[in-house]
Amino acid sequence: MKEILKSKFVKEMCSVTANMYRLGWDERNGGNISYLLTEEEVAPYLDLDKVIRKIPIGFEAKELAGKIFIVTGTGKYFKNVESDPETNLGIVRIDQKGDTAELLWGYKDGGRFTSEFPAHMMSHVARLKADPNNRVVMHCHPTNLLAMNFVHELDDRSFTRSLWQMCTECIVVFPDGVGVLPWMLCGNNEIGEATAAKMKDYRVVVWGLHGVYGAGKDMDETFGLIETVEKAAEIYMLTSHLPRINTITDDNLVTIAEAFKVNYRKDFID
Ligand code: 2HA
Ligand code: ZN
Repeated sequence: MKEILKSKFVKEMCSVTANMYRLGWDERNGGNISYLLTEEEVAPYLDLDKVIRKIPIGFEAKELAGKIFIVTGTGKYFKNVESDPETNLGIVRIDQKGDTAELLWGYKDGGRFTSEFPAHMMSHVARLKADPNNRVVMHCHPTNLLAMNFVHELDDRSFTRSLWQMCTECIVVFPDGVGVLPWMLCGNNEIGEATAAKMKDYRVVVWGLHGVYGAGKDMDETFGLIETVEKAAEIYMLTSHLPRINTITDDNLVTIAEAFKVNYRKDFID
């Protein structure tokens, strides 16, 4: 067996959590990531017949039966993942019934996956239907995006428009826009279902007054998506209290979207 700490997927989890921590997006135990792995990727590092223990999921994720994920642990700090991946991360396989996770590696201190596992798994189901190449779901608390939640109406169309207007390339990075949920209690199936419903149309879902979910085909794409949304929110927070003299117009938005041939939300343009 090859040494799992040297695998691409463990190294990616370490570097992305460290980056997110240093950007201030994941204070304390804030944030969580799940990353869909293929059997071929994992097999050189783990005996797939060896289940360490079984962890109930609390809902049925039949569509994900047999699928393997590397997931951040509940109560664990992004700050600490890089120095101790085996305690702060776990690799789980969803069993055939879809209601139990088989632990294949990690959560060394007896821990378990993030409390937001329902939102993650339900989002994977929704995104895989929209894009079979989707592999990553990422949740965090980016500072400016969260600040913007307190001063901007929480509505898909107007929130997306404000973000698009803040950086020329936003409409190219997230032409599908962002979905916005109202404040909801986190860590349960209900917010998971609401997130997944938005994920049918959006790769970015804002959890009102809490944070954001992003989804993508790999770590870079997903991180870059949230990074771009957060950058736009930062410009918004730096300028929204000042008189606006210049603006990116709807005509400008259409011009760039067409030049880059992205399938943007036409109904979000005035
Ligand atoms: O796991 O961010 O939403 C910590 C959180 C919960
Ligand atoms: Zn959170």
